[in-house]
Amino acid sequence: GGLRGATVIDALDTLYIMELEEEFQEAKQWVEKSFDLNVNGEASLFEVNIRYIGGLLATYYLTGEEVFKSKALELGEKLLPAFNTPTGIPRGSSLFSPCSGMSWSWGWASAGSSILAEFGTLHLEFLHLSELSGNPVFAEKASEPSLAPVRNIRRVLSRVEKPQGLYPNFLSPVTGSWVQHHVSIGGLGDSFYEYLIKSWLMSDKKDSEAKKMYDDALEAIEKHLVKKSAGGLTYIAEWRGGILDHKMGHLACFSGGMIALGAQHSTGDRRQRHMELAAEITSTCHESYTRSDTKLGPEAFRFDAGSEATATRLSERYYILRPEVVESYMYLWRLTHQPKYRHWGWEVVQALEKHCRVEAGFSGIRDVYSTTPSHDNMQQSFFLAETLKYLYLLFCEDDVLSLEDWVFNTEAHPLPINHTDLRA
Ligand code: DMJ
Repeated sequence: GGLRGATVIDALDTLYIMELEEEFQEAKQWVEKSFDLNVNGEASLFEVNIRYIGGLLATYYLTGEEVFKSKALELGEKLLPAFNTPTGIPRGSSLFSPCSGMSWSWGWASAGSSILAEFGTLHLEFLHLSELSGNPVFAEKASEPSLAPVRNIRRVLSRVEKPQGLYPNFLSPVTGSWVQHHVSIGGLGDSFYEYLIKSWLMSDKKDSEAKKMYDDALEAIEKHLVKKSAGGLTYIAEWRGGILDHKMGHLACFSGGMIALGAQHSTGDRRQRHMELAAEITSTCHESYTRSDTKLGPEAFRFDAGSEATATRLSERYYILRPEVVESYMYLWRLTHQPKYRHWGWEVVQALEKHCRVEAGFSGIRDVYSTTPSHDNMQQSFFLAETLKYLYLLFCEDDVLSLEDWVFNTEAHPLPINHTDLRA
């Protein structure tokens, strides 16, 4: 996709975990010799570079090899100028130059707004950068907003008024108020919620602010967005200024796994209710796969005008090797050991082999409802980072990257839980 090294870096920890030693060494050499941080920094996507950091950090923790740590720290420092906005919140999908400290947004990023899933998906990585460098600049303790990025982001979010307890997807980096009231647990919002519960878990349950924000957000989602279709399928709708859009994006399917993970730490009725919700959402996402001709799910599916978990628009029929559904299968398997999750995962493996495998790798497909192949000629880097890793973990023993000891960042890069002290 024109981003040098995205696939190599995203694949590092997957290669390591799968014990593909030769390929891992080749990728490591590429990081040592050819990953040019200056080239990347000059015209970098903030969103992409933060993802590079997750892959490098995870590989450092898995292997103990210093090169991955030093590249992650170097990249982290290069990102800091992006926080020089009036609120300290980086602009949406910003391109920025570390030399001039200038940042600006892509046109599609809602005219200079910041995106919830972007500025809300930094916490895990920035905490590790601070721990590893001994420098609080990435995380907290510093007084200036631009010197305490993730602490400051929490502060802005806790002060801003939330419509019915929900978090809209676009925020002004200038005023710190919402730009438009579109709420979604899928694209643009998704990993913000994921990082709340995972920040709490990664802190060994000490970050109680994150847990409370997660609990409150989930309560608002349950109350306002969770719906049941006429055919009995549970889904999470989107919300536009108070009006529900009865659509669920493939991206929103990660929420089954997230809610199940969070439920483990609740008790009584609440735990049971959340486990049921997680299982129902995962089952709905499975339906979106089984109701297609390829047995792969569309980019978005709807529950209106007679449709039930199927795409109604031509533009929403594609599948780009996304991981969210198998991600939820992996969590639900590990947390319940119900064999259906492994069966469902195996259905995906077979469908990928049949419809997405091409001579040089795997490709997205343009229409999940057609068995005449129309490949998009693109292997997204998250296919190696997430889709294949989650499938692999689904069929591993539970102690391979145990959920007791690791949290997976939003790109499935495992980061250790701070049981006592990360450095120890
Ligand atoms: C991944 O890049 C990340 O999981 C992100 O948070 C949302 N989903 C894409 C892959 O679909």
